[in-house]
Amino acid sequence: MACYFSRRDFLRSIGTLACGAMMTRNLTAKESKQQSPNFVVILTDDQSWVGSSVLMDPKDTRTRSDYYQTPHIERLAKMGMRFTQGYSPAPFCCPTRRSLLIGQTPARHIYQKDQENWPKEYRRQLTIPQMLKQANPKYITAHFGKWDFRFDNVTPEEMGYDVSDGYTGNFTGGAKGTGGPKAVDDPKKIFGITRRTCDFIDRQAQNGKPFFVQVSHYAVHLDIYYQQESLDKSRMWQRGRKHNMPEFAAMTNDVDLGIGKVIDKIKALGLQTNTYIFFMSDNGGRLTMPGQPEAELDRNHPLRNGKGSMYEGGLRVPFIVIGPGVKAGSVSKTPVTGLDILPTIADLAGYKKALPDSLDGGPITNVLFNQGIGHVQRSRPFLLFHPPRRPEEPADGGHSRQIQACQDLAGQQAGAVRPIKKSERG
Ligand SMILES: [Ca+2]
Repeated sequence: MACYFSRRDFLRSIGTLACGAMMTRNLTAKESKQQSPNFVVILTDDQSWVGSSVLMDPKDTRTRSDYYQTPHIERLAKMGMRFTQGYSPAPFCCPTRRSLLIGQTPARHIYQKDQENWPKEYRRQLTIPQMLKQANPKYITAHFGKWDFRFDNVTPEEMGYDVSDGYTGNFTGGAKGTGGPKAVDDPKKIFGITRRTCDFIDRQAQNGKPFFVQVSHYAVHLDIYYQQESLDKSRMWQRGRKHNMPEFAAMTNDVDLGIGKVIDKIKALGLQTNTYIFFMSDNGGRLTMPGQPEAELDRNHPLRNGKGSMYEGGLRVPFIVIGPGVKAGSVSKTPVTGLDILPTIADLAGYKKALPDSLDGGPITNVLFNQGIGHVQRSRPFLLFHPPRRPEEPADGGHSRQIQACQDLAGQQAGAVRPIKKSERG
């Protein structure tokens, strides 16, 4: 298969009543309303860059799990483009989620643990669902699963979503200390989230409405819950030198099954010709796992450190995009970040207004439509990450613990991580 759906076909499908003479028939009014693309963002929780069976860098055999099996995430990679250098904006759950929604680094809003007053400015920012409704008022938007806007009681609806699971957090999906590892019917709410997502997609397809849905899984955050049948399978698999805990493999298998059901739904409805899927994790994998047998290698090997760290193990995450015009099975070495999702969706949805100056991400569209080659134009020629801290923790002055990292404009390999200088703060 050359392509999930070719760019040429996509342009032909959206395109443009002005080209009507080239088309075999005129679009009906209902069809013209369906021209805006659909968007699905699948966010896993604490999933390592090497936490699936997808080889994140095809030239490096170390860059996948040596135990877990995730055939549906493999399907995503085969259907679209995987980025060898995909990054989360922060090494923790909450700041990354807040950043994705507005395309801005958490450092811009001085996201700290327990910081007073910072939510006020954040709530005034343009969000993905608000942006889409400005692009086309027909868009229907939904958020299912883990919201996790701790320290701020704002709901998904208040940030622009039409439909959601409400003000959810780790506690909703079986947080640490709730009793795992354990077999349950709906581990980490995976299948309830998936069912609501598929029902939502069904409804929009029936009504001919373009949609945006973010599927925010609680898996594979602790505690560990799984289906018994998944554990029965994972116990049969060959264990690895870095991954060797059957219960965690089973939970990973379960979230993979949920992802597969969403792919199947989109295909069953024939929506793959006009739907983009973004898949990433909210931060790197945990370095330690309670109850895991001793392993020869670190859990995020070959990356250094893990969740909470500003090293690659905390920030580098699986990152895959599929959609019309994105070459199937392609690989890009261009560094990208979750901050790029908002401007990319804006570009694909035909958002006409200027995006806010405070945006830190950039559209990766030209990379997606150029077989993974190209640069991402952002407001600054580097990626920004932010480690939230408590006010009482040593700060080294103001924002100086903000970290800039990664690439030069030529998109070279990730480089040194260093504190931002005073002269660079803006
Ligand atoms: Ca997380």
